[in-house]
Amino acid sequence: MATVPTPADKFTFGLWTVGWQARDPFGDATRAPLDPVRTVNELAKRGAYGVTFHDDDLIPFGSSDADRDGHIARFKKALEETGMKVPMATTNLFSHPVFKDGALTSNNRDIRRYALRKTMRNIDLAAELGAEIYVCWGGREGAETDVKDAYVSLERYREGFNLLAQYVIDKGYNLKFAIEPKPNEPRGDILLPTIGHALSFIQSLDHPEMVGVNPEVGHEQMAGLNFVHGIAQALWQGKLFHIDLNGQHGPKFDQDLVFGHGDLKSAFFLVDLLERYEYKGPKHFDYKPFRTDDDSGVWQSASSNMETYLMLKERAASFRADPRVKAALEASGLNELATPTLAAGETWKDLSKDSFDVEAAGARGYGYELLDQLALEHLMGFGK
Ligand SMILES: [Mn+2]
Repeated sequence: MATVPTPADKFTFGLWTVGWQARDPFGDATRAPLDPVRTVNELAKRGAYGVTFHDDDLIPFGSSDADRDGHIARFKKALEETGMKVPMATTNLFSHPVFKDGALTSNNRDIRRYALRKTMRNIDLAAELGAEIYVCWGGREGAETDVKDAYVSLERYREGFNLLAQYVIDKGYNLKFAIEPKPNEPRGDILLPTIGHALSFIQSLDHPEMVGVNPEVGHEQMAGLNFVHGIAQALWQGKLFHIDLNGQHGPKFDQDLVFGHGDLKSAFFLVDLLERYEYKGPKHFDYKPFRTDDDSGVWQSASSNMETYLMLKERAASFRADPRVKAALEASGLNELATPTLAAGETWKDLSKDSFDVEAAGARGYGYELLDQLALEHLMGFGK
């Protein structure tokens, strides 16, 4: 069946997702800690391709060097036994109180230097485990008040990325960075709040070719933005280095639902886009299993993410193959959008030669009502 995940689908999970103990701002943990080795085994059984981690997910903060080596050795053994990969890693620069006013943009210079050392140390481990993407989510890089100088914060943020890129170059690692935008939470406002802000920031770096984005469904939707459009732009600019799939119901707190369990229609068009433009990176789930659920619910939710993606992939292919859709696309003129506005050899001077009936062109319909309903039919399983 098309909805049975296999490693070829390149589905990956953060250790912190299934491992979330369901602490929230108002309540304590409802689940026991999850051993990363068990996570690797359980996800491998369900057809995942790999796992990802923050340094502190794998090696508890403050571990001695000997303990650190032990945690890494056990994890590596589980990877070898299952064939699971680590395509991405990231740094926790948000949990410890030392980062409460930011890491790379902390006022305190010693904290910034410590954050860079913490990141470089985990970059070494990421490279050792074969990761090719290093995600940077600056959850504490922000403010609750605009008295914190965002202009100079961006200077320090850029300095941090430039230093880390130089580190990767000097070490000879095959590693690129992916910035994960988020508008707010945990800070009142976070720097680089959207895909667009991040794409623009990247152009200011010393090595823009080494830095792309890791957009998350819910993060853009928290800001009321269209995730499909954001991903289209990241793909079009060659900057979609990684993606965080999950679900969200519009602008509110970061819900981190299972992929597709928020705005399902947006998820349908997202999968359609990723498949049509052949996104090759990992399909990474960054979500939280419901706080109400026990261990069995955790693994149910892991499978739900992967199966939902595959069901949407099948539904999107069915939509694109439907002769009614093909005819409606032709009638809408959407296929003509792929034709350049000027023909080969033409310049602006050639535009004056056009004869054009502006009234007739203004009167035509584009047939999107039909196309949108056909999409819904296929999404709901009624399409042929
Ligand atoms: Mn999130």
